[in-house]
Amino acid sequence: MDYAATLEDALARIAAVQDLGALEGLRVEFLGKQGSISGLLKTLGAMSAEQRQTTGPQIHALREGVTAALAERKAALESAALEARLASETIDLTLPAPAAPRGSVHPVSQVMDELAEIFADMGFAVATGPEIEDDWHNFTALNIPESHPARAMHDTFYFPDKDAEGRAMLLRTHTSPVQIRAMLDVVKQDPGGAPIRIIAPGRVYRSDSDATHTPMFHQVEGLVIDKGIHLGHLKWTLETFLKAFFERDDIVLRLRPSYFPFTEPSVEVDVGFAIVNGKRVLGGSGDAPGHGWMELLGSGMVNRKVIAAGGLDPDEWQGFAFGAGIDRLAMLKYGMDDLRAFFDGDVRWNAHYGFNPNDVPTLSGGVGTAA
Ligand code: 2U9
Repeated sequence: MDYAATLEDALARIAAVQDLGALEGLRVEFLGKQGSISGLLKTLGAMSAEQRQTTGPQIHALREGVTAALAERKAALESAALEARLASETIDLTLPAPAAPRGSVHPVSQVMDELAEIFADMGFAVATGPEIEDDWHNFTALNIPESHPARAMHDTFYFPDKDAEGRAMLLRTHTSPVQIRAMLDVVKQDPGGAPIRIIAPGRVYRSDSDATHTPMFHQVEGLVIDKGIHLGHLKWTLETFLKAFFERDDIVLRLRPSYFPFTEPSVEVDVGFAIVNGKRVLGGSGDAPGHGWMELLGSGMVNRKVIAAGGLDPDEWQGFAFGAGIDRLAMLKYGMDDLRAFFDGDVRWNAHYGFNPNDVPTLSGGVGTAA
């Protein structure tokens, strides 16, 4: 048998192949289990020692020559395929940009970014958590037991099934469960507890719908846990926040005693406003002639039972918490008067009230530079 001619013929066929599929076909034809060269290798066993000594190297040379040619052709075809793909998938970067920015940042997102910026400056981190909650994290841990009227007052959306632990599942009615989870996480990391400073902004749900209520709305809550925390810290924090948010130094607060199950004592926070050109403008004492008070926030010292539910010792750790409606804060700051339009998705409303995505809120630039 003329092995040199066989090799030459195989190399010519390999060189002529134009696609990877056909090349694989040739590999099987030559080197596969039933392949022609594999067949030749099998004949070595039946040869005499002398015959094998002369024929063996020739068959091995044939196999190596074909193997090398297959590999080389494969690499060449693959690189040609890559080149072709790169050529067909180029993007023309010289295409003109749209005449005007197409999207805008929703006022709710804008206010959330402003809150994060303002509170970050006071050492608060942003915490988030699930919108589908269980009744322990949403109610029980917050000192709202099963029979508590507040459960009914929250107009809760319940799911039909319970979770694996037998707890009722619901859409969170406030972002408070985020803070419960934050306390439990801190205790998991450090059983003795550690200071916490977080804000929890996000969507909450209540079965309520009219001109001033939507079934989904946005809340921001804040939580500070440390040693020796008192109402003075709460008042300073809220005052500093409101001055930065409304970008006025003359914001005046009035704390009124109130009741929430999760805080004791509880205080509602009013902000003084004046009537300017028939509109309420925040600033100055609400007791001055022509002025008034507007309720803006709920807050208080975290109830001992809630600190304990979070796994911390209430004799050692104290804290304050507050909550506010983000949609309402946005309306007050940016002058929208209908809450329902927030969630209609009307592009004209979004374009009018939305913010330029390039205008990221910063303290140095004024947190809420209008669009
Ligand atoms: C933990 C402990 C305490 C959060 C608080 C309020 C008072 C409050 C309302 C404002 C307007 C809800 O959007 S709103 O209807 N919120 O008045 N929220 S104190 O207290 C907490 C939260 C979590 C662990």
